[in-house]
Amino acid sequence: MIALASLLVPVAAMAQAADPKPWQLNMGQGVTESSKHAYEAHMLALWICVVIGVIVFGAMAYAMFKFRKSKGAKPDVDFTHSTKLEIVWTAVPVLLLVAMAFPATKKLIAMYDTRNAEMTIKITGYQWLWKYEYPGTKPGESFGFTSRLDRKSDQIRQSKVDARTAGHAHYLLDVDNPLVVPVDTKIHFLIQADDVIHAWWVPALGWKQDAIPGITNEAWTEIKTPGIYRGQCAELCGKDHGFMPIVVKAVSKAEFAQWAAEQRAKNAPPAPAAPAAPAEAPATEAVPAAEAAAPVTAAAEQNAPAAAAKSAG
Ligand SMILES: [Cu+2]
Repeated sequence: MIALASLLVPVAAMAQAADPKPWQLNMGQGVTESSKHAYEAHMLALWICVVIGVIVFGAMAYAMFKFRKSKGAKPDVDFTHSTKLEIVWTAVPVLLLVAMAFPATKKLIAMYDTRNAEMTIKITGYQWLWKYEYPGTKPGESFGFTSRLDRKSDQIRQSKVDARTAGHAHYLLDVDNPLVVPVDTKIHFLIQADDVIHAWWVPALGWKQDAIPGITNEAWTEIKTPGIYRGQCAELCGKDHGFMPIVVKAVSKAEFAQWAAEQRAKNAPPAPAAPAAPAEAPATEAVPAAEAAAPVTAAAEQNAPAAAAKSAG
């Protein structure tokens, strides 16, 4: 019993942290409703298992000790079966499974309910990086970027240095551009892959979703606590499968709006060029050197075969 208690204390103490700790025994509670649901379902099943284990092993220990041969116990050689006992040990597990299935189904339905999301993010897996796109409703609102293993982790992994002594707190769990999201916002994710199957997994969010070429999977999250949450590709996707981590940075809504505005400005298309000269204009027409750029030349070239065909016909 003391051993059991000593096991449970660190479990309770460490369940709060989003990042796993060395020697952590239990799963984390995460930072979303879905992760809380997963944790509750897990704890319910765990405690049912503990009670069953204590009863079964307790009964065995008691029987072995109480009815031992040295105390003159005689085996019952006539006993074959007990209908009453069989009914009990069939009915009890059925009732337990039904009792567990009801809350679990409710949680699963909630986990897949992507309705009423406030924003959408498109995630695409590549060998071996992630692409994040924030689609907008108006032109110029959309933006996106790629997110790959940070340079320092990459240098350490390519060197002969022991990573444990290289002084990287998040070795192989850091990226150049994290996925930035606002807290207290229901975010709808569209997840797919460009080449092979990957899986997008951040344990603190409470789910894992396959990223499959040609199929768009859905998921959602609503992070309550600002912070940095780390994950990894969870589908063996090739030789660098272990080197495409995920970093989610959850910030306040105001901070997110500011960050998104900066990203939009960065992604904005260049200012529209001066109207190009009409394609049918004779090539001899004086076109300022700066305007006689690639697009005009390309258009002229495209028109050339058509013009040739016309003159031939
Ligand atoms: Cu992958």
